[in-house]
Amino acid sequence: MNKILLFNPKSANAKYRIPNSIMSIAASVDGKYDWVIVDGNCEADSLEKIESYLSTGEFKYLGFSVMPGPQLRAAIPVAKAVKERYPHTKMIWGGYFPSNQPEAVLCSRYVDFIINGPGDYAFPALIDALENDKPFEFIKNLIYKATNGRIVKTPKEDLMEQDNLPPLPYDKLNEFYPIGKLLGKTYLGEKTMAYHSSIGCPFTCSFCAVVPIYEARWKAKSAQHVYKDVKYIKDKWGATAIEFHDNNFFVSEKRAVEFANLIKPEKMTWWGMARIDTMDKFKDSSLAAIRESGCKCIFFGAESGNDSILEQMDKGGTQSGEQILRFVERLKKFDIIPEYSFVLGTPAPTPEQVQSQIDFEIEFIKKVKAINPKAEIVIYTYSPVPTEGSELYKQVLASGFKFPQTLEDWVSPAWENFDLRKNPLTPWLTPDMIDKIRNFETVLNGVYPTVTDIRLNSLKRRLIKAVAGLRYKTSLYNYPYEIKLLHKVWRYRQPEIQGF
Ligand code: B12
Ligand code: SF4
Repeated sequence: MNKILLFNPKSANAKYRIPNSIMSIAASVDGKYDWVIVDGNCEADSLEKIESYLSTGEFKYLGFSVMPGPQLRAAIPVAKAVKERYPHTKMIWGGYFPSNQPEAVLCSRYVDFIINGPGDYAFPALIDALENDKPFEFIKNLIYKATNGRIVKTPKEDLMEQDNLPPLPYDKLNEFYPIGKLLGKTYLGEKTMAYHSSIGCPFTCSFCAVVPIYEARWKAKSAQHVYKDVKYIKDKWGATAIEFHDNNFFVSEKRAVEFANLIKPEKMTWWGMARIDTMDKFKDSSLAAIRESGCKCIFFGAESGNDSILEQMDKGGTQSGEQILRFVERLKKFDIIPEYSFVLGTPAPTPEQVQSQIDFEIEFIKKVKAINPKAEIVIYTYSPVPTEGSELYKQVLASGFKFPQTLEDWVSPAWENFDLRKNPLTPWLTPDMIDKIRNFETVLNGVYPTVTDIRLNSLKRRLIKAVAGLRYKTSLYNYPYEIKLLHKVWRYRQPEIQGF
C-alpha cells in the first residue's frame, strides 16, 4: 500500500496536452514505486476516477500539480473530498501556485507537503523518507507545517543537469491516455506536442511568478536531447508540430540554432517563448535558420513601450520601447509572427499617472500593429506575484494590496479573475481603467483576430474587422457590445485567458 497517484487537475477546456508537470514527477519515481496518472483535462469526473484507485487501498500518496486560476479551482474540491474520505492519504502539492502561496495551501489542512519548485529530486526523496520513517526535514525544496504550527521552508537545491534527468515515461502515459489524443490540433499543426526543454529563467522581472521560484537560474536540455525526444514522439505517434512550454526557450542562441538545424529535415512547425532584447542580439543567419526550420511564431514579453515602466518591471535593463518597435519591423523580413504580450495597469503615484500610462500603452500597441500588422497582441492586466524585495512589489504592498489568506478565497470569482490577469483587484486601478483596457482589447481583437483561433474562417474575420474598424480608427472603445456578441457567438479564443 505505497502506490502513488499523480493528478493533473483540469486546466483546459478543449485542447489536451501532454501533462509535462506530473510526467516529470512520474519519471522521478518510475521503476522505484508504482504510480498512476489521472489527467483532469481528459476525465469527465476526476474525483470518481481518483476514488476508483484509492478504494483499492493500494495508494498512500496523492500528488497534485497546481497552477493558479481554473486549475486551482478544480483541485480544491478533490483534495477536500479525498482528505475526508481517505484521511490517511498523504497529500503532496507541487507547481507554481503552492510554491508561491504556501501559507494558504498548508493552512487548508488538506495538504500535507508542498514541493517548492522542481520536484525531480525532492519528491522521490520525500517518499523515501516517509516510507522508511526517516526525517524529511533535510530534504531541499520542501515546505511543510511543523508540529508547532510554523510553516517551514527548507533551502532550495541547485538546478539539476537536465540531460541527466530520467526520460519521461511516454509509453506508460500512453497506457492511461493514448498519446495521439494529447497531440491537439492547433494553428501550428494537426498534431501538436507540448514539450518543456529548460527550467527557470536567468532574468528577474518583478511581475513574474517564475522569479521567486527559480531566482534567476536557468538550466536546459541540450539540443540533441530535445531533438531525440521530439523525434520519438513524431515517429511513434505522428506529432507534426511542437509547442515549447519553456519560460524562455531562446536564452542560448547556440542551442536554438543547433535545435533548428536538427529539426529542419523533420518538417515540423514549432513555437516558443523569448525575450526581445535577447533575440534582437541574434544574428540574421540565426533568425533565418530558426524560421526555415519551421518556427512560425514566437511569444515575446514586450510588457511596455515606456522605458521607465520597463525599469520599474526590472525587465533586465536592455529592452526599450524603441527596440520593441525596431524588432517587430526586423521580424517581418524573416516571416516570423511575433506574439507580443503587454502588461497594463502597473502602480503609479497618482490615479492620473496610472490612467495616462494606460493611454500611452494603447497608443504604443497601435504603433506596433501599424509597423507589423501580423504581430499578435496579448494584453494582461498587472496581477502582483510575491517577488519579495523588488521595487514593484514594495509599491504593491505600500498600496495596501493583500493576497487572500485561504484557498476558498483564492477561488472566489473575484480572485479567479485576478489569476486570469483580467481584473486584478489592485487598489490603484479603478473600474473605469479596467473597462478601458478590456474594451480596447475587444476592439483590437475585432480588427485583428488572433491567428491561433483556427475556427474563425476568413468570412468571419472580414466581418468582425469591418464592424470593429471604425472604432479602432476613431479610438472609440466604450461599450463594444456588437464585437462582444460576435466573439460570444463564435466562441472567440483568447490566449490571455486560456493560455496559448
Ligand atoms: C502548460 C502550461 C499551461 C497549460 C496547462 C498545463 C496543465 N498542467 O494542464 C495551459 C495552457 C492550459 C495553461 C493555462 C494557464 N496558465 Co499556465 N503554464 C503552462 C506552462 C507554460 C508550462 C507548465 C509545464 O508543463 N511545465 C513543465 C514542468 C516540467 O515544469 P513545472 O510545471 O514547473 O513542474 C515542476 C515543478 O513545478 C514541480 N511540480 C509541478 N507539479 C508538481 C506536482 C507534484 C505532485 C510535485 C511533487 C511537483 C510538481 O516539479 C516539476 C518538475 O520539476 C507554465 C510556465 C512554465 N514554463 O512552467 C505556465 C504557468 C504555470 N501558467 C500560468 C498561468 C497564470 C496560467 C493561466 C492561469 C493564465 C494564463 N493566462 O496563462 C492559464 C489558466 C487557463 C485555464 N483555463 O486554466 C503561470 C502561473 C503564474 C503564477 N502566478 O503562478 C505560468 C508559470 C506562466 C507564467 N510565467 O506566468 N498553462
Ligand atoms: S524574461 Fe520572462 S520568464 Fe524570465 S523573468 Fe522575465 S517575464 Fe519571467
